[in-house]
Amino acid sequence: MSVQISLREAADFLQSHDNYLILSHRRPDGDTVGSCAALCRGLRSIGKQAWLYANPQFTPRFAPYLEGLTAVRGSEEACIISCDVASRSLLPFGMEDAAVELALDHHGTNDGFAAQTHSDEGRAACGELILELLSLLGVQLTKEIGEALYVAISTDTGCFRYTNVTAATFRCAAACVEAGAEVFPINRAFFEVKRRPRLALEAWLVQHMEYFAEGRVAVSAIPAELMERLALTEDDIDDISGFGRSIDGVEIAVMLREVEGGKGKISLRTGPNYNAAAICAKLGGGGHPGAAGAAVDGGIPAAREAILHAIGEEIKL
Ligand SMILES: [Mn+2]
Repeated sequence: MSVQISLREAADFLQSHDNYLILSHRRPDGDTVGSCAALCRGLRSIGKQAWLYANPQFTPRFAPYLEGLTAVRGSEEACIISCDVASRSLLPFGMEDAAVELALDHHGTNDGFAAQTHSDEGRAACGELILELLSLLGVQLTKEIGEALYVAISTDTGCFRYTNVTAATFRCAAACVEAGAEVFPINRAFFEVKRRPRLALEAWLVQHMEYFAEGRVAVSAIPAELMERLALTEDDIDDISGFGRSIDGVEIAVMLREVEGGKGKISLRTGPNYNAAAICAKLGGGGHPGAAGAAVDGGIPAAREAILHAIGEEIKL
């Protein structure tokens, strides 16, 4: 089992080691990318060697934040750390068996896959704790670090709208802006602009949405065939999991997808009356109280049945 350490101890660890390889999670989102990029730049600024593992699932929208940071080779003697990775099963492809020395995380469901872990559930985004860690390391924030952290914090909070937002979240965002981060282009790229295939997907989802429990539960699925037919990219569907929750009256939104190995991927988004992580834990998954996930064998049909059963234990369907 992993040793739980404080943020101060994590800072001491990073001060006393070198040659870091930083891992993001599978199906990388803004928080894992922004946290890794900011930590990598911060470590370099205090004279450390640091690289990001070239996660094969990095998508084009994150390219500006990764430039010059990704390692062309995996280094055998590197000290491996991870940001925002909750379990070994979420390590990026090609790093499944990595000996991770330090995990920096904010998932209550972190399974202790690393030798040492600092995981703080009170943080809305992993980026929040990276910001404090950089300050403990004496890192001077730059525009690039500020923008990477702003991506982390804004995306994990739905642009400061979710229940995980605290006063500290806004203070972190303010620190990013003070460091020179230009937030308008980031907000526009991540929260406003949609490609037309995404709009076509939303139209399809509206037509095919299933409702249960008098409209309090909404279930959607995105078959692989639809991804192809509408020419959707991963970036187009990055934040699609919350789509059902935007409907009036919906307290539990389910999004189902087909992923690698014929698995059905379940994404759950819940309002304050339900705990998404607890529901997904029944299926071997995890996450946060408002946003969680799990994957089951048998594609979308099996995933649909499994999640409806798990939800049915909380609310009469
Ligand atoms: Mn996160």
